Amino acid sequence: MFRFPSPLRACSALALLAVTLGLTTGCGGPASNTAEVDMGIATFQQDSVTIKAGQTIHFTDPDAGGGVHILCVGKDLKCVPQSGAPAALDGADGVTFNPGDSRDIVFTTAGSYDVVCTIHPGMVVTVNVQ
Ligand SMILES: [Cu+2]
Repeated sequence: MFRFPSPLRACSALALLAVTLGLTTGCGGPASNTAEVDMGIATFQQDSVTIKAGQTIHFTDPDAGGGVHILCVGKDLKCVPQSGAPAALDGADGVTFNPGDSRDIVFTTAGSYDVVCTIHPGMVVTVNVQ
């Protein structure tokens, strides 16, 4: 005899489909695989962010209220190479963001990375990768 699936099973099936498609659902499905770090005119909007190894950070420099930033892993306005840091942020020149730019950067290796801006003193966000 045919039975309609329970709402719970339907939700699970939807979540499974969403995982397959790389989406998330409002069903209490998989947690987002992306964290947000937003920039202001001379700052990051947060001091730190914690993610799991393999997760992505979506860096956003908003059109309104953003500034020109050059980001890299480093310290005191300088890029300092660090083992395990994402290649995009581990170069000597950094990554330039103009207002309106955003980029996804994947952190594959556990560790703690200070992402700095080489233009703005004190502009740093600590990325904790678990
Ligand atoms: Cu900056």
